[in-house]
Formats: sequence, structure tokens, C-alpha cells
Amino acid sequence: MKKLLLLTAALGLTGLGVARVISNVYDLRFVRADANSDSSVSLDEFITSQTGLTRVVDAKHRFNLADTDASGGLSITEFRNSRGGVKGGRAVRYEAFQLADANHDGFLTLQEYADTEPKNRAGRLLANTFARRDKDSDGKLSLREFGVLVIPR
Ligand SMILES: [Ca+2]
Ligand SMILES: [Ca+2]
Ligand SMILES: [Ca+2]
Repeated sequence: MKKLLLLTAALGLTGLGVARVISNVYDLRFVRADANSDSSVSLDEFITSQTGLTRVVDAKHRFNLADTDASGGLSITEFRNSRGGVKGGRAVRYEAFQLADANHDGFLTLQEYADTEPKNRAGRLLANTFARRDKDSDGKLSLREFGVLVIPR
């Protein structure tokens, strides 16, 4: 917070351009997100830096878009270019399913399903939604149960 105040004061005095101001704002966010200070924001660091209202699948979706060289980490340039990883919007339903299906078996367990709901939604509420969607009560969600229209070939 102190850093931010100092920056604001400095900008007020020197009257730097708008583009510079924005890039500095992202740089501060970058430093905060980069928990292990290796000058790269990993997917885990990126997800952790998002608010509780964020769905992990959306964070993954935006992270993948921002990681233009597909290195698995965001450089400060990639972070700036993606405006701090806010560009890219939300994952559509089918993509959300794929991103959440960590073991790629075509089904979502409750744990995997949690990534398709806001980060701060946990416990009973999450379990209830899951149970309602799990029509055949086999403890996992198929694409169809998740609400993806499956067209038979
Ligand atoms: Ca890092
Ligand atoms: Ca799975
Ligand atoms: Ca099921």
C-alpha cells in the first residue's frame, strides 16, 4: 500500500502519460501476484491473485490467452499486454468443462467441479449444486449433466 501511495504521489508531481500510469499499475499487480519472486507469474500464482468471485476455469482461460509463448508462466510483458490478465473474458461452458477436468477422463468430480464455480463457493452449497446436476447420482458429472449439448453423430 505504501508503494502505491508513493507511486501516486510521484505521478502527481511529474505528470507522466496515461499509458505509463497504466503500465505501472500492472507492474505493481505483477509484483504482488509473483509470490515466489521469480519474475514470472505461474498459473497457481495467477489463480491465487484473483478475487473469490472468480471461477478458476475463467482464470485458467485468461491465463492461457495471456501466456502467448505458452511457457506456463506470465512474463511482465505478457502480464502488461493482457492488462494484468483481465483480457479474455470467461470460458464458455464446453471449455469450462475441459479446463476443470484435471485428469481428462471426460467427467467432473466434485473437486474438479469446484473450479467451475466462484472460488469462494465451497462446502454444502457446492455439494448441493453438484448433486442436483448429477442426474444418475454416480458421483461425477458428464458433459451432458454439466449442461453441454451433446449432439450424437
Ligand atoms: Ca512466480
Ligand atoms: Ca475428471
Ligand atoms: Ca453423473
